[in-house]
Amino acid sequence: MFGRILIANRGEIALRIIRAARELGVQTVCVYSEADADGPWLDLADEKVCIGKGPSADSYLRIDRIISAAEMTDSEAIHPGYGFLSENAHFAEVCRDCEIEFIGPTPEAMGRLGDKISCKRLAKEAGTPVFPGTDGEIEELDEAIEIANEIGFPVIVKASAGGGGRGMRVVHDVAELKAAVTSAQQEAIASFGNGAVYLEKFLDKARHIEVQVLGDKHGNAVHLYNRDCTSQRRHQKLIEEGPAPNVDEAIRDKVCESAAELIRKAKYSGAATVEFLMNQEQEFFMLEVNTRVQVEHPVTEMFTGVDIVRESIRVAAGEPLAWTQDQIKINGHAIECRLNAEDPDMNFMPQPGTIESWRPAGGPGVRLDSHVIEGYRIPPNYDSMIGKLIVHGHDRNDAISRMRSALSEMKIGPIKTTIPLHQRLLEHPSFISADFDINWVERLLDE
Ligand code: MV4
Repeated sequence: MFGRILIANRGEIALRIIRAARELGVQTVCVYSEADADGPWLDLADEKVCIGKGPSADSYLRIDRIISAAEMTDSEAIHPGYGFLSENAHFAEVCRDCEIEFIGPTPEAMGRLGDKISCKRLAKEAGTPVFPGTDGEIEELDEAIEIANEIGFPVIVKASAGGGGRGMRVVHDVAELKAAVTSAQQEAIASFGNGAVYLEKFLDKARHIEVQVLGDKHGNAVHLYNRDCTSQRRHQKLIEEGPAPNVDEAIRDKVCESAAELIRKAKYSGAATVEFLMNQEQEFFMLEVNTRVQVEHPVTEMFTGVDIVRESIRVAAGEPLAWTQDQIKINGHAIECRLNAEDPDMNFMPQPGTIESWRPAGGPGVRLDSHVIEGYRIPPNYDSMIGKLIVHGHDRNDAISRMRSALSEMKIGPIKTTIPLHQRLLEHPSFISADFDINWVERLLDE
């Protein structure tokens, strides 16, 4: 095991990584920006190194400064968390060149899954269901027209290097196709330096379901079942839960096993998430793979008992996965609400400022992953998530009751948060019956 690791992140995920490292007897070094100088998580690290000014481009995205900090402090590995440099293959490569272990996949494995065309090819080989569409990059418009007519409109044009909704165009008929392909290619070059685009069937009214997977450096891979992340607004998830409700067990297990096979084929080590859309007939279609630990990983930790962050550190140190597939069992149901310092009544405007009062929820089956303490000042530079409230129950109804109760215990002031919105969503018949789709929150907010 490593003696010391550096954490190239901030906030709740930095704290989560500190906790996992401590349990493993691993020392931690946190890099931080000037805007985070009073960050409460820094008190729990063994060392801290300031790497620049508040803007991420001057600190958390500065590869040179992060590597220098790791070398200065004799850190053997770097955990990137999520966001920032976590999916940057160049960063993983620089770490390797400097003989610092990147806690995550190799740059090659990251490339195989991060490039959507390459990922879709591997998925087909692994038996992971994908949308019908072009077999790789669109090179000739005539070929794209032929495929689109074959699979039927609407179709969607996507950038191979894109993700999280950037560089996508929905196309309703053949007349729109040429302009959509051209503009998607231009946007992809401008945004990602890679103009490759592909086309696939567009699915409306879908649920967003993802499979948590873990791989090690010895060719082992397991899945940790799935999560439902359908309740989101503008690609920002609000509520996640697992296992995904209203999915037949046989279908669920087949999709989850195919996701494990996909990362085995990619020779992937570390935590990853395979994202899918599911239609009303419970057919699954892969969207993309996130090659990092995700914000919502605690949902899976609560209903499987597997410490995903601990495993990510263990496998990076070369240890085999501590879990075989048959040891991983579903126990009850978990739900996570993201607590964002935003005003839902003001178009979700971020609310930086000081948290004067902070009363955390607690009790059986309640977990609060947050870096916030009373008097904490939320800097304006980063995203507005101030914590995650996660509950575990015997079943979904039990978890919903527990979440309602836990949300009502939370007292945060004077900053506005997404808590009242969560309370509204958790009372809604569409949520209670899990009869929802990826647009349901936006439809509700429009009413
Ligand atoms: C789609 C789709 C419908 N059909 N692909 C959005 C982000 C990126 N991960 C992929 N996305 C989508 N791809 C096909 N073939 C609809 C979306 C989509 C979406 C997906 C998941 C969660 C929320 C979403 C919101 C809008 C669109």
